[in-house]
Amino acid sequence: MIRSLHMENAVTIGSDGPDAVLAAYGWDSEIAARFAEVERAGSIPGRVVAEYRGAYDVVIPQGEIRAVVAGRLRRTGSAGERPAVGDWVALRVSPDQTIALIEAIIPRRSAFVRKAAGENDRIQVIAANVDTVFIIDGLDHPPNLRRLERYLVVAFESGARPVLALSKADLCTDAATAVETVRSIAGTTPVHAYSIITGEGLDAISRYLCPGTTIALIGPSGVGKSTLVNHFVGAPVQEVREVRPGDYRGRHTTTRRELFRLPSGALIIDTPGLRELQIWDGATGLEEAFADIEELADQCRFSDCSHTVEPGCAVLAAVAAGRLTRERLQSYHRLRQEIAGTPRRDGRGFSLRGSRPISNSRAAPEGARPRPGR
Ligand SMILES: Nc1nc2c(ncn2[C@@H]2O[C@H](COP(=O)(O)OP(=O)(O)OP(=O)(O)O)[C@@H](O)[C@H]2O)c(=O)[nH]1
Ligand SMILES: [Mg+2]
Ligand SMILES: [Zn+2]
Repeated sequence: MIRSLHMENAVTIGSDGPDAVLAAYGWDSEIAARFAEVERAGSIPGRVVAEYRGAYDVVIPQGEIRAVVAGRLRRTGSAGERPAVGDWVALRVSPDQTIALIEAIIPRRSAFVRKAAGENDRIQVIAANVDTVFIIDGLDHPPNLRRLERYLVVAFESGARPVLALSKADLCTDAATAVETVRSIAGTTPVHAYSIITGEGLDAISRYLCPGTTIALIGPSGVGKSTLVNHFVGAPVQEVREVRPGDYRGRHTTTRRELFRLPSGALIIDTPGLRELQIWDGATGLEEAFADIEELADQCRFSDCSHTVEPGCAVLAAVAAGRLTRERLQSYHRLRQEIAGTPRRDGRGFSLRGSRPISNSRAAPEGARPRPGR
């Protein structure tokens, strides 16, 4: 059955028309062109807004409908080819509206993916068609730079633009210093501290919430992702729970990925807190997240320098001179090794994400590109 959209979606089909519904969820001419490529007679476009075990809620021009994956897609597709929240899909709805089948996924613009926890060699798409990834961490404990570096690699690899958002500034005696510490590993990625309690920093965060833009909130449990969703929706649409006393860990309150439309017209995806973020694929993400090291590497004497023992290594020289921390270089080596051990296994020709939209492309500066033959 087609349900009418929630109140907070603030789109009324009667007055705005069906096209306005998809537009309110980010539909644009590029997605329309991609839909035309996968469209079959009688199929309609929609956006996945919630994922359940084996079923999805999809926003279509007439409202919202519970859908399942068509047998053909289920049989042939790898996990990366199953729908994820944020996906645009082609659906077929039975005339009595009791059955809705997802027949195809419209090729993604971006996808935040990880290696599925506890399972061998399985990809998990956490959010699709994301413009901006908010990597959230709490200032109720000292920032974990190594974890943030890992998140940045995956965020860059996704094709979306990362933003580091540090919650709970009210619980930190010196938020400014914490922000500076995080900036030391952030490169050109913006870093913001904010507090839901005092309201500080929320203006800077809300500047990202442009109409039609999709933002995904990613981070460990208990950092305040759902709290931020509720704040911007202006209603308690998501359950939130206190962190455990003592170790600041969350209680894994959010259990499914879900997309909400904000009064500002932005789309926000809340996700369950991650216990671990294992990299699925990350060579490009590594280059972007460690652009400082890549840039130094261009000055190394040997073009295939491993930055471990070689004479004339500009990276090791920067460590010796105190311009690069040993911890950051170790982190780079560790992540690079991990990525080398996880070659892309999605060899089915399905594009996990298509080419990046022009507005999102952050071509590395000339000097940051590895020399040919590296
Ligand atoms: N002091 C303070 N507490 C906050 C802030 N933001 C969130 N919290 C609290 O942090 C706790 C966890 O918040 P949630 O929004 O449930 O965290 P989450 O990231 O959604 O956690 P999971 O759903 O488990 O992944 C709650 O008690 C919130 O009230 C903040 O800016 N300052
Ligand atoms: Mg939550
Ligand atoms: Zn070197």
